[in-house]
Amino acid sequence: MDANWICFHPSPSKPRFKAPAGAVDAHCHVFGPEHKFPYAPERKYTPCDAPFEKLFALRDYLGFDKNVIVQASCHGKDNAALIDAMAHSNGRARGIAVIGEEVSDAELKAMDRAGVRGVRFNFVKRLVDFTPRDVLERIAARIAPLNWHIVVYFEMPDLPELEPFFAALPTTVVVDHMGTPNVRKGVDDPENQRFIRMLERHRNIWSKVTCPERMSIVGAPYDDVVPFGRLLIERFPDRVLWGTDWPHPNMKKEAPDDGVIVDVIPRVAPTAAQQQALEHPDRRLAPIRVLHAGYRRWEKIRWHASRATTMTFRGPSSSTRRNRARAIISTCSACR
Ligand code: 0GY
Repeated sequence: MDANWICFHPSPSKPRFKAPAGAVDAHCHVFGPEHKFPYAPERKYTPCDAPFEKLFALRDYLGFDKNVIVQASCHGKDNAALIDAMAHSNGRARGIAVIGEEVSDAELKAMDRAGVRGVRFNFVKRLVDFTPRDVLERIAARIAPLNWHIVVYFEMPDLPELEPFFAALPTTVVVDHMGTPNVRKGVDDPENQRFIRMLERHRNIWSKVTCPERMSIVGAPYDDVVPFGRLLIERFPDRVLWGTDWPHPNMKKEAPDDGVIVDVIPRVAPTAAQQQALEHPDRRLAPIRVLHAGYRRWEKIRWHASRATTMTFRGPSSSTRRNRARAIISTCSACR
């Protein structure tokens, strides 16, 4: 681990906010453990290990039901730790991978079977080396038929250059961390307003309302970031997602308290309707809906009946699940 690395909070507080049944932490990572899943040679940082056991214990402690685990740059294009975490999740985690165009169709299918539902394109210069756009376009074309989506991570000043590329992507596009606005400039700043206009123009673009700890100038409980999340949830209630960002890589001052981060939810989504609004009929995105049972809906529509027999679920009996899966698969054009 890097000498000045700040590891995750050892004993987060219990949040006051009670997440609805089925709530999903739609942005979190697993790191290592390094002896089993070495970090990538091209990485820009070496974190402390943050294995799936810790992540799933935190999920339960915070009152969430499921996770969407996002491949972080320290593991490069080796998604083994991510896939191992999903395999140990008892069906309660899905993944966003990072891939290169050398990946084979068979590997993509295996990833899909393992629970991968999207790829991440990372444009943050301090985290990754440049990948040519035509490579990303070819990857996008490969994953679109799998009904995956694309998660994009960038810094707000780079949006003007990136927006045409995002708009032309053939899948749903999910922006990490509200586009990382400069909170000091305020929600009305032209930079942030450009981001809002992009979501107005392109209905395939969603935003994660995540990472107050990363953007805040004043620190916990992140009053200065709340208006940014609230604006997005008010304007685009059917295209927002929430996540912890555990284990919070590259924090500069202190390890954030995940309980405090959860308690930001009712401040950015003050009404029950907003908290529940995250259920959306777009079944392609249902897997990563937050704070609602969207994940269950996704399981129903994405699961082949044959697969349902091999997985362990909580909830209805396996025959009920199989019948539901069959019924929904037969009417869902987005399903395979
Ligand atoms: C985050 C934050 C960061 C890192 C990564 O892929 C990554 O390495 O995601 C960061 O340092 O900003 O959680 O997205």
